[in-house]
Amino acid sequence: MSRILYSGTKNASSWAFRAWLALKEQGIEFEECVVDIREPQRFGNLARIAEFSPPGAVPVFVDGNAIIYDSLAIMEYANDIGDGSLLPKDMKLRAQTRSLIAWQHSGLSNICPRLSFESSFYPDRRAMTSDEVADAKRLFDVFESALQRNGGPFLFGALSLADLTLVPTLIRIMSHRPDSDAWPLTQTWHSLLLSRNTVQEWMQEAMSLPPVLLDGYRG
Ligand SMILES: N[C@@H](CCC(=O)N[C@@H](CS)C(=O)NCC(=O)O)C(=O)O
Repeated sequence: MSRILYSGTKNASSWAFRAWLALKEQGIEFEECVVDIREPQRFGNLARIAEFSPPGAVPVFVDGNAIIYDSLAIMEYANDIGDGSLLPKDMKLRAQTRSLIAWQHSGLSNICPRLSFESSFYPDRRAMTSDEVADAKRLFDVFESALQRNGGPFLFGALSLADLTLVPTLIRIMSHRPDSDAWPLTQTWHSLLLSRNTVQEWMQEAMSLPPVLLDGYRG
């Protein structure tokens, strides 16, 4: 059976990271084809993706004759063809998990575009602005109360797609060294996620790459 994930440059593609994580966490075997999404080669490379996947973006997962695009669809598919453990069985908990995933998928907050995933790997990261600090606090409050309510160690008890989809966001925020002492459960959850073999594997490769410098980072 041929399964291929068209992924992206590891220190630039947070969406590919999410899909890749869900597939790996479900133990699904696949060939990985890393698409270089750095400019200027980005445009030609994504045009080739558009020849078989309408959005012309990564990630795309090809499973035999099925083309599955968009990280969220790939994450859900990974859960479907895996053991299904990445979404809670309880319907209310499942819906709450999906709410958080949907929130991340539809933007989450202004913090993601301002603190790009690429910037997590810059050797000299700037301080967070007061708006970014306020956004991070709002998110930490959400994480802390989910961890408290559901008893941890992950947001909804067992590891779920919600934890995985938030990994790149946590990396963006935490790499900018916010004061997170008031959210101890969130700190522990962050460390737990970062210590997973899957996350380590992606991050080690991401950290070995030359930083992808984007305009506007320093305002
Ligand atoms: N909603 C999509 C977003 C994918 C996305 O924006 N991917 C970036 C790389 S991380 C890309 O390929 N962008 C090219 C484009 O959108 O033209 C998903 O979740 O997969």
